[in-house]
Amino acid sequence: MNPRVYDQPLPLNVGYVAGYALDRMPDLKIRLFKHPGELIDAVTEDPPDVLALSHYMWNANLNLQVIRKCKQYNPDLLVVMGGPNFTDDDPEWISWFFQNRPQVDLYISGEGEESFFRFLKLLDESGCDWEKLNADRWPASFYGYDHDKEIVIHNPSDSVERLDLSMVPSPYLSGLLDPFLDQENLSPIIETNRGCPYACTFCIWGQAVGSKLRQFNLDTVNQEIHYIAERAVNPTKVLYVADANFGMLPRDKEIAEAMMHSRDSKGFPLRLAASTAKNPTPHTLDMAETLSPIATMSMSLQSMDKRVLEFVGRKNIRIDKYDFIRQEAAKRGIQTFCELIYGLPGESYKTFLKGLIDTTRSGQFVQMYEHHLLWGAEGSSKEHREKHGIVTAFRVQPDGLGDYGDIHSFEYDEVVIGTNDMTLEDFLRIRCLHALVATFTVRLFVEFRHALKYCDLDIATLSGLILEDEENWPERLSNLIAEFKQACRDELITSDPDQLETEFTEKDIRDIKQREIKRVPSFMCRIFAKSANIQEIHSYLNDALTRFFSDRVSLENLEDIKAALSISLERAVCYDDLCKSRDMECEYDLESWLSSAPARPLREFHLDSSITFRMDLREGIWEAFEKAKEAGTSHENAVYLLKDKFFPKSHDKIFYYIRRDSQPSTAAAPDRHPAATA
Ligand code: B12
Ligand code: SF4
Repeated sequence: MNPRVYDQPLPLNVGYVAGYALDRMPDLKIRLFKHPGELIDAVTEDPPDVLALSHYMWNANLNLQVIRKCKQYNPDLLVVMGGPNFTDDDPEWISWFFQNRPQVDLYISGEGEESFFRFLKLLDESGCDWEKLNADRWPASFYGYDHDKEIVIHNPSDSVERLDLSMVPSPYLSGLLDPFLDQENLSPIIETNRGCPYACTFCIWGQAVGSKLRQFNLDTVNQEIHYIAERAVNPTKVLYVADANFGMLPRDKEIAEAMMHSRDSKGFPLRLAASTAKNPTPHTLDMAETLSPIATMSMSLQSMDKRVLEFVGRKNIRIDKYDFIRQEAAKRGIQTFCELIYGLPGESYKTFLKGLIDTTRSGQFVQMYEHHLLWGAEGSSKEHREKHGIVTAFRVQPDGLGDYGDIHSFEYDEVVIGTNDMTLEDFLRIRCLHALVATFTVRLFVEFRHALKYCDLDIATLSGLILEDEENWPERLSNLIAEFKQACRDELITSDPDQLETEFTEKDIRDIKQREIKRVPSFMCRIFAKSANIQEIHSYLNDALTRFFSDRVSLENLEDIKAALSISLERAVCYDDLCKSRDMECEYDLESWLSSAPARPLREFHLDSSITFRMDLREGIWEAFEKAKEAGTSHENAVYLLKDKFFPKSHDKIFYYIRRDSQPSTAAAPDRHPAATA
């Protein structure tokens, strides 16, 4: 189901860990926080004995700042970390981790509930003096470091059993998570099962909670859905599911029914964000069909190349069944989407483009990501890097910027920029491919895509051909692509991980924001900033379509594609020529044409007399753009700010006017934006 980010989920992880401990030690005083500012305020007022932090790749540096700050109020604070962002099978890495984090006393690896409880019990027995406790009594999930002797402290003999999840109290039903359900910017998240039977090298899912699939009590799950629906105040009404393979178990259909029942009776959830089973079965489809009004089914192979899938440990995920399931899903009205990762071992520019074309042609929405190496994942091990010739660079995480009072932080991604099968130039080329495909995926191009479809063409094939056509690029397109590529090159930090800054100032964050680090959105904003860009790209495409496809499609179809392209681009919002509303003359019955399935030629929908559509700018854009212009460093930057700051969750909506049903043409002059002269 669609995992695109809506709002951050509430802290279910520490909810489970704390709830389990409180169930066994009811006198404990534990407070949970999501927002670092609130945590620091609370520590200032009443410094605790223990600070326990979740550790993921999105809060590694932030955690360091929080610890430094909290230690100012209690220098003896015992600092414990837990979560998946830890490579527990590499002693060299563990030494490096602790040497760079002298403030961390203990790391608890794996499933946290029982281990954290064991930690609290040991602490209690030591009279709250951790130093006094003999490490021989530590369970195997504990990792520490003796900074004087420079050795890792670990006792592998006493492993913590995987939990029987029916014994884990629900942090929802106990009321522990109520303060977070009360917050409008947090979304609820539930876990119905734990573990993943696969072992993909780029993922650590199995590492944290184990590969064996275990289930939470079904009644508890159903009660949680009911409980959350009654209380969650977030107006988006999104529900996250943390399972690795939702829909894998037959009972998931029942859970889906409970969700839909809750939606019908209580208006929650209106959207579901979950990862669907990797090897879908008939009951996965049943579940997805039940949820189809509120969710999209993920069919994410991550690569369409068999050799790549083998290299990344996915050979047990059935690529041959993929097409059948997708077609079955389409028949049953289930929308599907697919994620592809570039930079996986074995993937070249050519194989990636082929996979992208195959998935695009199958009608799925495709989401592309770079390959990030994650701490804890097999893919970041020395052996894996060497075997596949993996070359990486760091870059600032586009979504990892944080300003919390006097804490300013950002995080780094370790991005794969080269492998035995992909050079740096290939990587940059794929980045350009990504930017072009993302641009043609904007809803604005719905007519263009519809026409390509019945001509047996697609936007991935087109984007690939555009990239090969450099000698014919017009100046503006050439500059846009060259700037994008340069920005993708410039953002790569190739220094040693130890040299990376981990302390930041407010100015650092300001500077980074000005660098437009969300590269693909920045590329798109730059296109739509100027009407001359759109005009030039339009005329280039008219010419290029003939060169690329005249031997593949009939002349009539080629004309249809070009007419559809013109219709699409009529709706483009150009920020130097902004109108609140304007008219569009059209010679086709667009609604009937767009709903023709299988798609039929546009020319069959030609009308005797043209009709006039009204096109309206989306509510709030005009006013927000005024503000963005004041804050922006340039006209292009203002469009980027509009997207990033004012409409971050609106995906592509700032790029096209809403086309209203046919209206009589209005004689009044369009209300133009002052930026029209920019
Ligand atoms: C929900 C989810 C999301 C959500 C919400 C993320 C968020 N900020 O909360 C969304 C969809 C937004 C998301 C996005 C991303 N995610 Co995500 N996501 C998950 C997912 C599916 C579930 C997390 C969850 O809540 N699980 C339920 C809880 C109960 O389990 P848990 O987190 O493992 O916690 C247990 C233990 O780890 C431990 N524990 C956790 N904290 C603590 C603290 C203490 C003190 C202790 C003792 C123990 C402990 O105990 C817990 C209970 O047993 C996990 C996969 C998974 N199932 O773990 C990936 C996962 C966490 N995501 C991951 C990644 C990489 C991402 C992205 C970077 C992907 C991308 N390229 O865009 C983005 C970045 C998001 C961001 N900047 O915030 C990685 C993290 C890798 C890492 N080294 O940190 C994971 C593990 C998946 C993977 N690929 O391996 N994600
Ligand atoms: S199937 Fe998904 S959750 Fe499981 S290991 Fe692979 S990527 Fe991770």
